[in-house]
Amino acid sequence: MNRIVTVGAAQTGPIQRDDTRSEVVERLIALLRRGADAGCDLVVFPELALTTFFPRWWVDDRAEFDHFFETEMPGPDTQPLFDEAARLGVGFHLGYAELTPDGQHFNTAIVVDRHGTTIGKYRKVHLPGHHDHQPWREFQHLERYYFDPGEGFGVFAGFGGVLGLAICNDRRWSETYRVLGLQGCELAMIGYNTPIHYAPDPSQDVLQGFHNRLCLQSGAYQNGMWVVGVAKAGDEEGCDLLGESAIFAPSGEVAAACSTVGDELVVAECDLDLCADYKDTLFDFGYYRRPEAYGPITDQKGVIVPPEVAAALEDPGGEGT
Ligand code: CDT
Repeated sequence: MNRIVTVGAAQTGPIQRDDTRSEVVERLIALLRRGADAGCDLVVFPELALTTFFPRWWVDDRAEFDHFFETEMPGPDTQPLFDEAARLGVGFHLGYAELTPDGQHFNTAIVVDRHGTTIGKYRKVHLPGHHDHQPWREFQHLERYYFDPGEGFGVFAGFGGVLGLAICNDRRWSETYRVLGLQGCELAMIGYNTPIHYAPDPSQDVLQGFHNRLCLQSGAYQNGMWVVGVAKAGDEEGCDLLGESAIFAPSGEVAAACSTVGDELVVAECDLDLCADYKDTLFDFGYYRRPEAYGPITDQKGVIVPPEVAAALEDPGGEGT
């Protein structure tokens, strides 16, 4: 019997700064109910799904923004989501800002089973943007100021398969999927908030949708896993966020895709057994990978052009010119 997990990608439209947690949770519950009606086993919400994307603003005292963080999960405002999930028998994925008892701040995602029990937790590894105030930008991207980095990519047992979590910018790094793939991940959930305007190089603005799909799709194919990418979309406090939430099959094909920038649910029946079509053939890691040739992937961080290559390029009339 095939292992089918019916997954809902529950994109949300924008969340404004003054929207309360209870208002947002009500929206998430409405999407969860739509998921239940559509036969979903699991509904996937975006990154930082409970608040506006607050790293777009600078405050001198970071603690002023601690109200955007959750100190407990579930807490009083989020308990109704857990209760409704358990009542409906539907699991969910949720991204939120986490403040730990010892004062650490993380960009976090959890996966909750159909009984309302948290079965997996992940803290974002790749923190994009900058750590300092850059007033020349239309808006800031201060994840490196507000968050501490997470430590690694784990996988979890749930819904009959191996589940993996990553968050937004993680999806642009092939290492993310491969580390999950090396742990047998069959279904990766990735929430995102992606401003369409990229201040350091605005020529990329028109390519945001293409780059989003390129990364999610190739991550799915090259690791033989389902990938569920879910956005918080639309005009949030004057910042236009990419939508284009979608579910990708282990073949890399699109199984379901959102077409709006509002609260929207799309559903796909994800057959986890399809992963083996890729994991056991072209991407049979145990048979084909050559880790002995991949040293620089873990030994070095930035680019090092080998000195002999650099020298050849500097030598007028030499081999490199
Ligand atoms: N949330 C998040 O990680 N967004 C980033 C924006 C990159 S530009 C600073 C992303 O990769 O989509």
